[in-house]
Amino acid sequence: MAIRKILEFPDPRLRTRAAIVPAVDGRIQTLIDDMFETMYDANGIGLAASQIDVHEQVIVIDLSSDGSAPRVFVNPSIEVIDETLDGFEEGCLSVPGFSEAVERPKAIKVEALDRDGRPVDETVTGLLAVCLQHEMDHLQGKLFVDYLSPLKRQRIRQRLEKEQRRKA
Ligand code: GNR
Ligand code: NI
Repeated sequence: MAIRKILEFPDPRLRTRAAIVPAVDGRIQTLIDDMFETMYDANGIGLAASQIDVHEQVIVIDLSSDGSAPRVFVNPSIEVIDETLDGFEEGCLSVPGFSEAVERPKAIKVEALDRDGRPVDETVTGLLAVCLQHEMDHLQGKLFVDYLSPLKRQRIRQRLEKEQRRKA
């Protein structure tokens, strides 16, 4: 397994739309394992393949604090079940050091494939609904900062660009 580098805003590669996974085979299972290792190493609760510059529709999520509840969503599609908006303070491993409230529908149904290529079909609410919608956005090239005002987004961009120049 391998820890992969996480792309950071405003890297244009984060704007790539992810392609459908043709088959859940060994290549995809290795990708999934690397995504979990990368996500746990970074103390995240979710990761989309887009964030490690792999533009295929794969999401991993683990909301537990001890790595005991790994979830995989390959080729996910979501349907809004309850369009009532709930606000939640979101962070993102691709926008390190920043968090802002984002409003999203409170209940969604997700259909996807798991690590073994078996169908998953669940209705989810709460933090899992927030996280899944956040990760679905990544697969479409969208980031939580896109929901903020242009001024806030610009401030975040400038601070991260400065930090990235410092590290380079
Ligand atoms: O680790 C993460 N925490 C988080 C908190 C609130 C809403 C969404 C998230 S997802 C984020 C990891 C990440 O960037 N996934 O794409
Ligand atoms: Ni994110």
